Amino acid sequence: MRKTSKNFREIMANGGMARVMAAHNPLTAMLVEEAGFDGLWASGFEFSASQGLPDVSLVSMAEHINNMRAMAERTTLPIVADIDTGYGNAINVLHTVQQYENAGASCVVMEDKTFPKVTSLIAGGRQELLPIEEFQGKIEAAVSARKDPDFLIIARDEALIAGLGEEAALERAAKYEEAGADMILIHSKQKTPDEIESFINAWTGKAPIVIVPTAYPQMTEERAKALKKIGILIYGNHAIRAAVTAMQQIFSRIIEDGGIHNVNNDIVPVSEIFRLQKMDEVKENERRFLR
Ligand code: SPV
Ligand code: MG
Repeated sequence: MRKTSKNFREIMANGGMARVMAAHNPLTAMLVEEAGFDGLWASGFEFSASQGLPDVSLVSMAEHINNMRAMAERTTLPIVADIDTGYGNAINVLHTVQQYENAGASCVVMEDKTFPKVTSLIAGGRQELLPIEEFQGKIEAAVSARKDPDFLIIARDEALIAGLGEEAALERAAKYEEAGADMILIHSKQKTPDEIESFINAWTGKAPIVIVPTAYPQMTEERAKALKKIGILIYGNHAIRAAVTAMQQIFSRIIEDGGIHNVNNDIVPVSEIFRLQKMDEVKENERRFLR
């Protein structure tokens, strides 16, 4: 049975912080679950990268949702779906949230940027934000579209990414909570946790905070928990970066070595892939059903 956002709500109710790892395909999602994370991040950045594309609103909702549905079919973890800007205005958001909930998401993260968006962590990125009232309408649309009252609507505040400063970020967060957001994702591309820590210490709202500490990796789980307001910590792109690291290293060694003889013991055996593919079930079913 698929776990839902109830798991996140329980973790938070007990004063805990859910740890959510990015995934970009079903096999990755299975490895996230086996490793022991609390949820899956259906990341737009990872999915775009897995298609060899930049994260600038190029992949369609249908492509992203089909991939997320395939991940949902192979795992039971609750899924935090990255819906970028919601694929349009508040009217589009009504449809988007229904689609993602039907496809197995437990939460959506929607950001307050204009469409088409530009990926947040790029240096010198063109970061344009929607007027606050317009994004409030999109949040209200998201809230009204969900069927399960436990489904979490996470509003993503990009004011720090856009260089507007803490006061603007706090104002937006408060307005998004007022519009019905269950949680606030505050993003930062500063190389140290100071900017985020200062925002979180100044946050007086009730909505728990979500962070994605990619740019400021010194933000350990212990340090994040000490702030007492973070409900979900998302590891935003460590699945695709781990995969790229491994493939680059192994591929270049095969070219240098002129064969696979040296790398063979440094990668998982084929039997490990069979295990993940559940070939034992296939064999069992052959015994039962093939005549
Ligand atoms: C993603 O993983 O798609 C995110 C996080 O939205 S970031 O790429 O840091 O904007
Ligand atoms: Mg994204």
